[in-house]
Amino acid sequence: MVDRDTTSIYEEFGENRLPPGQRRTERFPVLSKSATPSWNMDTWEFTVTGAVENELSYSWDEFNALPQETQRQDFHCVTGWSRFDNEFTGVTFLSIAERAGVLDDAEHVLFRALDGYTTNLPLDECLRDEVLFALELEGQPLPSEHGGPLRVVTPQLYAYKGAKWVTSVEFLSEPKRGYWETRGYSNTANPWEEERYSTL
Ligand SMILES: Nc1nc2c(c(=O)[nH]1)N[C@H]1C(S)=C(S)[C@@H](COP(=O)(O)O)O[C@H]1N2
Ligand SMILES: [Mo]
Repeated sequence: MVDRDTTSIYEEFGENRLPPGQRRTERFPVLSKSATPSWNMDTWEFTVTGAVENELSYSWDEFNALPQETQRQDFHCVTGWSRFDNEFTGVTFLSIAERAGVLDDAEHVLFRALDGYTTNLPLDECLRDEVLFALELEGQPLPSEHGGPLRVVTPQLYAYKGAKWVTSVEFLSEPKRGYWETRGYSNTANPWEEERYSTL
């Protein structure tokens, strides 16, 4: 059962569900900067730090006990493929932000992952309903190559804005660039504007 269908969010940005320069695929390619990291259920920890009232820390069991929803989402990779109608189940970014109590001077977010990957977003982009910490794909535990046990999904942006194997969220008053954002990819990453590469 899908709680929220987000596949019409493109109407806010462009005319077509398939962003310009993308081709649709039924496969789900894997794009990782390095090997799939291993993780241990007993020591896995998810932390929320920085400009918040309450810094948070969740064990694997605690994170799984948070309220979850299932969303139907499209997925757009900056290398040119899009996969429609993925069903991700997880915890909304918004609900984590509410639990942490984001302070007024927080305007940016940095995500960190088990493979050393980082990615940054403006806070208002993260607070959209469709930004999820996803635990499941199609009702099954998220496959490890796709970011299991936990990844971020950002269907309104190219998928490099969604950290696979995510374990930490830091709220910041000043922006910090992530892995691809310091290597020539766009800081803003809107697929309907074809924001693929950094112009600065
Ligand atoms: N931790 C981590 N997250 C990551 C990446 C990565 O290398 N490490 N690659 C990014 C890129 S470039 C893309 S397109 C998507 C790919 O997700 P997929 O492998 O599930 O298709 O994950 C993003 N998140
Ligand atoms: Mo990518």
